[in-house]
Order: sequence, then structure tokens, then C-alpha cells
Amino acid sequence: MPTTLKEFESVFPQLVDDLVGHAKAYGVPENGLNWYRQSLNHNTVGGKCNRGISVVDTCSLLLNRPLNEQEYFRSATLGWCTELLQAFFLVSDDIMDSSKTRRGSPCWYLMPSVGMIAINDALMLESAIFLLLKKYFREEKSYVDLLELFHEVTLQTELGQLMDLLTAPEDKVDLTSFSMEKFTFIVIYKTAYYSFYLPVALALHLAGFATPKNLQQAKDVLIPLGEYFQAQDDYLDAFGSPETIGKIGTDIQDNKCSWLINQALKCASPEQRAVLDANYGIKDTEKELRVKQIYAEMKLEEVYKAYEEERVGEIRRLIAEVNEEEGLKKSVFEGFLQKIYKRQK
Ligand code: GPP
Ligand code: MG
Ligand code: MG
Ligand code: MG
Repeated sequence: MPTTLKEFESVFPQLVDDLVGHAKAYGVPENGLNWYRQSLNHNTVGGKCNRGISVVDTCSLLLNRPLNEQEYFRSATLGWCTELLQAFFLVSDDIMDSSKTRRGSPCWYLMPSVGMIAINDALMLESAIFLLLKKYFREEKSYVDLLELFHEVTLQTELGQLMDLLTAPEDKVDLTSFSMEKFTFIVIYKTAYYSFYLPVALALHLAGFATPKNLQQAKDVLIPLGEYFQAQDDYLDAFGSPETIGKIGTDIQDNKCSWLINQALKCASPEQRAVLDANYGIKDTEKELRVKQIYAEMKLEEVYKAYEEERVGEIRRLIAEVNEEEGLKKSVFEGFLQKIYKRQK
């Protein structure tokens, strides 16, 4: 039985107490402790927790049995470490993308009296990961592997974010600089590693199945899956409803090398191309709307749906090829795919 969000969330208060307790032992004044607690809760809880939950579910699938209380707590703690990493990225990303809302509330940096303290809060969400790893996994033989994994995936995500930002200069819109190759690099690095490979690699380490072959096989399926997931994110940025996705799209105004603009560039008539050139990447709602009209005119929604079917077909084929000899299970990947196929949020 897959774990529920409620069960998974029930572990977090203990971890918050550990983290705040650690700061308290340094003699941090009460208002600092309250701030830390609030930032941890506001920025880490309230999402779908797909990444975190999948650490727990993957452990149970690998071991082929329900987890006992201690195993549940330990796998959920690693799950919360992935959610802390995500929180660190999202708080930072919303500042860089000038986003307005996240999970249905104003972005953290826009909350009353937060402002640029959000940058420090983001850094503290990251350092929380390493406090928890030390507290609960210091004695584990995979401790160094866990540390290295978090460090490497963080660097990969930052490199993806760097290319995402460098491809989207605020002062120079040049649609000829976009390409599907650039898109692919950006999304694999900024999203696929931390969202898909990381949770499964953590579970492989914890359950004792982290052979080089299993880690490689996991990567071979999960990177394409993450690529598809970010194409969905880009599609939802323009076509999703903000009430459902909990955020207002910013990709058009932000001049992003998104999946949608790359598709639009492939099939634009000279007239449509001129409209895109004149309206993309400008912080102006009217211009953003013009771009969305072109997307609608080109029926990008249907182009996206065809792409989705094709990608999912490929991913199913990759899953079918997974070799279970060293204890990896196809069901791990089937579970992921099922969660995101045709997602609306
Ligand atoms: C998703 O991009 C990628 C991230 C949130 C990683 C950010 C990485 C950092 C190193 C800060 P996105 O901007 O499309 O996400 P969203 O649509 O949720 O804002
Ligand atoms: Mg963003
Ligand atoms: Mg971004
Ligand atoms: Mg997005």
C-alpha cells in the first residue's frame, strides 16, 4: 500500500523540532527560532510531496513488504530531505523568476516582512538537510554516498538553473537563440535529477540495493521521465489554471526557453513569428496575452497532447527493459509514471 500524504506529513513536526532544537542549543534568540520554525513549515509543507513520498514507497517496493515503524521514519526523513531541497530551490527560483504565487499563497519573498530575508531562509532550508542527515544517518555505511548524492544533485540543479537564466536574458529577446537541444539540457539538469533520480537513488541506498547497475538503470528511466515532467510544467505554465496549479505562470514574460515556445517556433508562419518576436519576453500582460493567442491559434494544446502520448510510450518501453536481477523493480517507475501522466497540477 502506498503511503498517504497525511502519514508522510506526520513525520515532519519531529524534524522541525530537531532543527529548531539544534538552533536553540546555539543560543539563538526566541524570535530567530520562531522565524526558522515558520520558514520550515511554510516553505516545506503544503505541496503534493510526490518526491518525498516516493522515497518511502520506493523503499517498500524494493524490500517487497510494508515498512516497520523505524524504517518508515528513516525513509520519510530522507523524503523530507528531498522536500527541503525542493523548498530551497522554490524559494530561490520564485525570486529569480519574479513569480507572484506558490501553492496558492504569495511567494515567500512577497510575504509581509520577509522580502530578501527569503534568500537566507532558502540557504537555511538547504543546511537543514545536512543537519538531519548527520543526526539520523551518521552511522549508516551509505552516509558518504547520501552526502555526495545531495551535493551532486544540488550542483546539477544549479547548473540547469544557470542555463535556464542565461537562455532567458531580461534585456535581450532573441527567439533564434532557443532550441529543443537547449530545452532538453535545461530541464534534465534543473528538474529531472532532483525530482526523479534523487528520491529513487536515496531509496536504493537506504534499502541496500544501490549497485552501480541499479543506479544507472534508475537514471536511464528517470531522466526521460523528468524531462517529460518539466515539459508538462511548461505546458501548464500557459494552459493550466492558476487555481489548480497554485502558481501564476511567468514563462512568457520571463523570456524562458520553454517547451511551448520551442514548439511554436517550429510551426510559426512568418506572420505568427513576427507577433512572437514583438511580444515574447516582455513584462507586459497584454503582450503575454498576444503570445497566448498565437499558442491557441497553433493548437499547441493538441501538439502537447500528441507529444505526451509519444513520450509516455517511450518511457513505458524503457520501463519494460529494466532488469530486475539486482533487486530493482519496474513497479518503482510505473508508480512514478502513473502519478504524473496527464497531470493537471
Ligand atoms: C523548475 O523551474 C526548476 C526549479 C524549481 C529548480 C530551481 C533551481 C535552483 C537552483 C533555484 P520553473 O521555474 O519552471 O518552476 P516553477 O514553474 O515551479 O516556478
Ligand atoms: Mg519558476
Ligand atoms: Mg525557474
Ligand atoms: Mg515552470
